[in-house]
Amino acid sequence: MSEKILIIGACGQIGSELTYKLREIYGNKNVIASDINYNNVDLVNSGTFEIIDAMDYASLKICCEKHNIDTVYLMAAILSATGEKYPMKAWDLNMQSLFHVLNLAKGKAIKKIFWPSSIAVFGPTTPKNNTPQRTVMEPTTVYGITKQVGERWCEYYHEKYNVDVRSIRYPGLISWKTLPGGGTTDYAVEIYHEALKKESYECFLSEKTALPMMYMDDAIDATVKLMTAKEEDVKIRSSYNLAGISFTPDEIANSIRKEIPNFKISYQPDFRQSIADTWPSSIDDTEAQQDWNWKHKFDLDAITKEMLTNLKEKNK
Ligand code: AKB
Repeated sequence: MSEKILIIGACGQIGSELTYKLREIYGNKNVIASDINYNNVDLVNSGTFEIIDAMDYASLKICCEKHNIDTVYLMAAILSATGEKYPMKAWDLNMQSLFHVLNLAKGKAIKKIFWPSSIAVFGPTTPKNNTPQRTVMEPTTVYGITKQVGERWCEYYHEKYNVDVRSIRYPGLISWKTLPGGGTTDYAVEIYHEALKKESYECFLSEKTALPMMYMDDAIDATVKLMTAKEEDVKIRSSYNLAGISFTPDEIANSIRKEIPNFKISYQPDFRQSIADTWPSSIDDTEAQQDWNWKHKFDLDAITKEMLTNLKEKNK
């Protein structure tokens, strides 16, 4: 029998693409999508969909029992920028939802969990370049704190209760199907939309702010690789560093100019600059490469081509 999967937060930027990919792999009927509302009509109409509040343990449990779920992908979260506006809401959602799925696995209601962490676990005292897997972690955002604490709990549940939980520290993710919401790296998606609409973009980060980034296809590929790896090969049960590429707003603008020569960028840094300033510029992901054969495919110019071509087609 094929694995039965529940995706919580399926309408979001990563959740939606993960749902489509997992349905391709495991078959439509084996992948249940869920979210707190019907926000993403295409996704909702693409297969079985359940309304679930990730903070409601009872409805999560009922849904897992009803569909005989083996594996949960918990993609619901409040990201870095929104988290600074609503700190307690971010703490409550990000932590409660994680405890709920960890406890479902501890009680044997499900067998396996994917939970995303982030480069936001790092902070101003972390080495900025080629940030190692194990290093100083003093995050300054609520989102970063929830991810760092969450990582500790994942490892704890694995050690104490043998819960098969797997995680990746995602960098900023670039995709054209669904918009991101409430993150510090969101500019790297918005810029492509605005480039096509107006041939110009006002960036909320400064010209030389380098951040780790990745094309969504690579991120989904990494997620599937980690989740299908043999249990004994998954040696890190907090969360794996994952590197794609790193670039500044200035460099992405230059890449866009290769396709749209008149594209102009201006800079108006806001509160998100002080978040970005505490994050790494680049990541060392040697352990993901060694443990489950990870390697990214898309460089900046390839991402630019994909984004502009697909968005143009979508907007027709
Ligand atoms: C954010 O900017 O908050 C997220 C992240 C890097 O986790 N995209």
